[in-house]
Amino acid sequence: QATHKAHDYNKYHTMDEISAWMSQIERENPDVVSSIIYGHTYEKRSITLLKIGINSTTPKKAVWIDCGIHAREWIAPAFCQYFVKEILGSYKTDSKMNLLLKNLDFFITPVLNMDGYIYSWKDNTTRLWRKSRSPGTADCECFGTDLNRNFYANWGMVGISRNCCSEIYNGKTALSEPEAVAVTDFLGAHQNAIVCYLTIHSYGQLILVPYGHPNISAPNYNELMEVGLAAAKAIKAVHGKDYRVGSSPDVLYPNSGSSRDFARLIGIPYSFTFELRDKGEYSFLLPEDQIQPTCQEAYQGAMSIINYVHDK
Ligand code: ING
Ligand code: ZN
Repeated sequence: QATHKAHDYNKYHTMDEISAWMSQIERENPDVVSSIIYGHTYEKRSITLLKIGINSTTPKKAVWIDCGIHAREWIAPAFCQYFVKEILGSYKTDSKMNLLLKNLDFFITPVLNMDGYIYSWKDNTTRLWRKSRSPGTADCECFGTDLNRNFYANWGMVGISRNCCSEIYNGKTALSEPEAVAVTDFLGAHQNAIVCYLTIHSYGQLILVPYGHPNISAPNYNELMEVGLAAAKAIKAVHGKDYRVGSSPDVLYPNSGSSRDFARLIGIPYSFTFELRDKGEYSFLLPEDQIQPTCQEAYQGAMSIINYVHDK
């Protein structure tokens, strides 16, 4: 008697559709899913994550995944939706997944930059919007801060711009953006539980490890590289796609103020940025027929990391 259409994971969805999907997921899986509002965007939307795990009386470790920190990277929210579908569809029958959900909580934010995401859906002229939607000042009137330059992690040092019209504007101050504050506060409040931080972007087919600043390196850099390379191998096994692994200065260019670096700096040992398909052919306008293969391979990459963290 279902009157609603099933959610189509092979299409890009509007923010309204994703919000409705989140409510439906929560409704249909009350034992293992709950939603948590952990902040508000500049335009006062509720930033919501799905907490997924099997209830336990003992404290659990946790894995964080955020998607859609950059508005135009539509494949990222699509990945978060796919990831939720896969784990909920398998944990009852797949014993390994069942164990994962017994021992770990997943905190999954399908769209972090909700304001920007909605703006990128407005019309053809706004489709390639990247930043948040907070206004500039009398001195500099452009809208938007690059949320992935706004975190308290060597803020303002390299790979940023102080010009508010730039795509990589780092904001008036560190944490000037409520979206970055929301993540910072949630990670801080769950610092001891969260052992793995994954932030999903596009494009480039990369797995990035901390740090974005060329002069510092993570104490477990070698291990992060090994875990990242194993994930890239898992990805390649699905559809043959090559993902490069390294710190951002090593694979492309340095940056500072990223959420990945912040997560590692506060002691979350396994912190990675995924840059999904493609390598520039369609770039941010990845066709919908690539959603499924992209998510399938990235899922295996993420699971490779999550299994490593779990088993350790
Ligand atoms: N890339 C990320 C960005 O914030 C990054 C991560 C940084 C990649 C530096 C490479 C070098 O710019 C995207 N696509 O958002
Ligand atoms: Zn991005």
